[in-house]
Amino acid sequence: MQSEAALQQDRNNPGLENPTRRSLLLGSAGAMAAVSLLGFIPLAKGEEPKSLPDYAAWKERNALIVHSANTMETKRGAIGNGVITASDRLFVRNNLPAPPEAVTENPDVWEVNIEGVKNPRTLTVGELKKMGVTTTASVLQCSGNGRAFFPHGAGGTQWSVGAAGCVMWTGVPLKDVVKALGGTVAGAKYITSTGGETLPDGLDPKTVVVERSVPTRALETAMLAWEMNDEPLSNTHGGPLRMVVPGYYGVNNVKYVKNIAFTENQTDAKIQASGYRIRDVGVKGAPDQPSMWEMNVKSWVTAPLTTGSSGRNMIYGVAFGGTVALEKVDVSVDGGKTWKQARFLGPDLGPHAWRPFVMAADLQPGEHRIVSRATDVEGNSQPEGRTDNERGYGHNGWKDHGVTVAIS
Ligand SMILES: Nc1nc2c(c(=O)[nH]1)N[C@H]1C(S)=C(S)[C@@H](COP(=O)(O)O)O[C@H]1N2
Ligand SMILES: [Mo]
Repeated sequence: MQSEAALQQDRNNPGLENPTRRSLLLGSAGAMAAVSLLGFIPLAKGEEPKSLPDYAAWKERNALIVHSANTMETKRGAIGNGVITASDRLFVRNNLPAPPEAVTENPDVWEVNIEGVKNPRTLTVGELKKMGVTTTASVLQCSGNGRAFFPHGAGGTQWSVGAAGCVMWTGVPLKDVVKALGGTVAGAKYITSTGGETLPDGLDPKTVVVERSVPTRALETAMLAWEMNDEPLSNTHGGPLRMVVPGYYGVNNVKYVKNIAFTENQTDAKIQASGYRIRDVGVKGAPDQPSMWEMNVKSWVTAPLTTGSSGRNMIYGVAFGGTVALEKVDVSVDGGKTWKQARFLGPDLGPHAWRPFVMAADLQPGEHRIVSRATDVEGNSQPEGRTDNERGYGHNGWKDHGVTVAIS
């Protein structure tokens, strides 16, 4: 186990690869067997993955912490202060090996079945492109972003702050598709989306399929996207077609979507029934626990991270409100004793986008704990602490997300 000081240092360090926690995770025989069954090559204990996997080889290696072949996070220092995250810096999280790259060569022939509507149909991406189109910015964030800060050692990828980015999506509003197919059937309460990966042989499909249900209130903003950041949607991020549910945690944004059903019940796939459920430490996942749907209000500092010189410093960060627009961000350079409101930087891309922020601060030599606290227009603010939970989901406490900067 690393000392608390060493961990803290790692968390502040943009180059952190946190070998201790990761090798603990991959070191268990059960985890290694599961990983290899799914087609990923497990790393030996203590081994550092250095190169990007083939399906993400186009990414900017230096901007990413490569946790494994299926989990890559943006370094805190590479997040920058832009309103949109560059595609080659955006984090990647795949539960299964991605479909072959060839599926994005001719995206218009990809098919998606729509069920639970008056006139169920199979539609190609080419047909969807004629049904309607919209462009929306939304934050894509893994439910476990911030997991590394939980002291109980929550299982799963030890994401710090970089399992998140703000992305511009273009596609058809799901509402338009539903309307064209005669509306949803009576009693539909959920939108259930299925990922198009080929499932590994020899495993019960329900235990591995990426199939997620979200409440039908999400129909107001959900879309089927074929473009990300003004380019055809890459295979890495779910091309040819992806379900995008603005303001909802990453897992609900199903990549390579091949089936969408309006259903009375949530799917019984493991990723829905017991996965992505908030419960106390030590408790197993179950369908009656809260599911990771709407994201909570959150922010973190992106610069400076470790050192600075005395005098005027520009403190940068990013903030978002999930499904609710942001009101303000306050920044403290004394660990939360005193706060000052930061200024939003750049254009407002709507309620689901993040807002970069900046605040000038006069810093004296010595150590400074810099923290940020966002508040949405409904008055929800980030709490100081975290809500401990078994899998380390939904952490938005401002204290853990701060940085300690040495000013000389
Ligand atoms: N089909 C499919 N969709 C998926 C996943 C997946 O493994 N397969 N992973 C989910 C999870 S857990 C997250 S956090 C996001 C990550 O999106 P990204 O890889 O484009 O960054 O995709 C979600 N959608
Ligand atoms: Mo995720």
